[in-house]
Parts: sequence; structure tokens; C-alpha cells
Amino acid sequence: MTGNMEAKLAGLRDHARDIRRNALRALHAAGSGHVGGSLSAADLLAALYFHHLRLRPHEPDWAGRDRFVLSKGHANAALAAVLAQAGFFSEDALDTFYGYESSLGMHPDIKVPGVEMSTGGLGHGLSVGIGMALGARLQGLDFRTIVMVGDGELQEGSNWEAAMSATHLGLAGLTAIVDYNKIQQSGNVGEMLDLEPLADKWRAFGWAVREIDGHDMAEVVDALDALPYDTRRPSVIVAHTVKGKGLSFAEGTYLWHSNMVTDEIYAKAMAELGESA
Ligand SMILES: Cc1ncc(C[n+]2csc(CCOP(=O)(O)OP(=O)(O)O)c2C)c(N)n1
Repeated sequence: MTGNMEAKLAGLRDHARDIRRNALRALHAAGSGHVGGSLSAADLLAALYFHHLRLRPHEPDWAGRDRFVLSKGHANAALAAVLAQAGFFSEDALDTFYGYESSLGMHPDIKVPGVEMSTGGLGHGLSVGIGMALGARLQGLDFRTIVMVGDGELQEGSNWEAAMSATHLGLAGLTAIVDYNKIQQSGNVGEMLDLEPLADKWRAFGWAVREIDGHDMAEVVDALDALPYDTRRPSVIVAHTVKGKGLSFAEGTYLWHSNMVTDEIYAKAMAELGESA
């Protein structure tokens, strides 16, 4: 690997750490919220927003922008963090997260600059992403559409209807990223309603598949750089992740899907996540 690439990856890892810190800052302001799924997605979001997506934070409605949909909308603390860090709005807004008069709620709201779809009710993002990718084709635009889904979310049948349709429509401009942290709201995905063999399921639905470690920044960047994996059908990145990644007390347990973020927890989290850049 070249020195340039090493520096690039180190920078992205710094952004990911800041996403984790800022997500916790937002959830601390709220008093509680979705810690686990925000932290599992942080490395993927850092690579998307600071490496892959073509965006203009000061012109959020630019027609040529890539579209990113956080279908697992309960992880909005991480989305709000990365949007603030990318310059869509001030990081100070994170201190109002979930406040009565704040534009930042527990789930993404399309009125917020940089948010492409109001999400939170699981199972809708992929279908809307299909509409966006189809829109690009019909308008002759070359923007890409990326939808992040949760693994628990994939238990909803609507995702598989969308998966069939995207292949039928030959939407090479559409990519799904599965944040495959193996834990849903109240237990392990494998015990509650197993998705395995997940990569083969996507293949069977006609998608071009890559499986990666969603916390290995080199693998994440490589997987994004290689898109689309086929010019005639949609792509999916099955990203193996750890729920609660980065906090010793939150990793790998459904108890931190959503929980209180007290002053004490916040102090502990900041100590574990280290200094911000
Ligand atoms: C349609 C719908 N049903 C239930 C919920 C409540 N809910 C919020 S998060 C969640 C679990 C999601 O699990 P997963 O997709 O694995 O998310 P992650 O682990 O990435 O946080 C549930 C059931 C919801 N938001 N929408």
C-alpha cells in the first residue's frame, strides 16, 4: 500500500472515531437512544461521506449528488454526526438532538440538509432507493444510490420484493449495504429469525455481492471503489460488523441497541473513544 493510501485510511479512521464521539454526544443530549446500531455503522459512514459519495454540502439539493438512504433510520445519531462533520450543518446542532424544537429527531427527517429520505419505519429504504436509481436512469443523470439496511430490518419481506424488482429493472446504479452486526432489538438475529446464508440469498435474487469486514477501513474503501460489481444489475455489500463497536460495555449485546446515555456513561464513552482530531 502506498504512503498516500495509508494516510487516506488513517484520516477515514479519524472521521469514524469522530462519528462515534458525535453520535454519543447527540444521544447524551437526548438522554437515551440507539447506541449499538449507530456505532456499528460508523466506519461505513466515514468511508461513504469522506471518500465515496459525490456531494456538495453547501448545495445539498444539487441534482447530480449521489443519494444515500439510511433505511435503518434509528441510527440517525450517526447520520446526523457525519452530516455535521461533512458540513451540511453545524456540529452544535448535535447538542439539540431529539429536543422539542430541534430539526434533529431520533430518526432522519428529509427537511434536514443532506437527508434524502425520512426513515424509521423499517423496510422502506430499498424500495425508495429503487425509485431514485430509476429516476437517475430516466433523467440521464449519473448519480449513484446507496441504501444502508440493518440485518434485523432484512427480516421484513418488503426488502426482498425490492431486491427482486431492482434486479428485474437492471439497476446497476443501486447499491445496498447491509450493516450485518448479527443483533437486532431484543436478541441475536440468528436465534430470532436467521438470515443465513445471507450472501447466497442476495445472489439468488440476482445481486452482485461482496462480503467485507465493515470495520476494516481498507476493505470498506476497496469495496466502495470497486462499485458497481456488474454493469447490468445491482450490487450489495454485506458488511460484517459489531453492534456497539468501539465501546467495551456496548459491543455485541442487544442491551445497547437502545439505552440511556447518562452523564456517567457519556464520560466513560468519551474516555474509551479517545481524543477527537
Ligand atoms: C416497521 C418497524 N418495526 C419495528 C421497528 C422498531 N425497531 C427499531 S430498531 C429495530 C431493530 C432493528 O434491527 P437491525 O435492523 O438489526 O438494526 P441495528 O442492529 O443495525 O441497529 C426495531 C425492531 C421499526 N422501527 N420499524
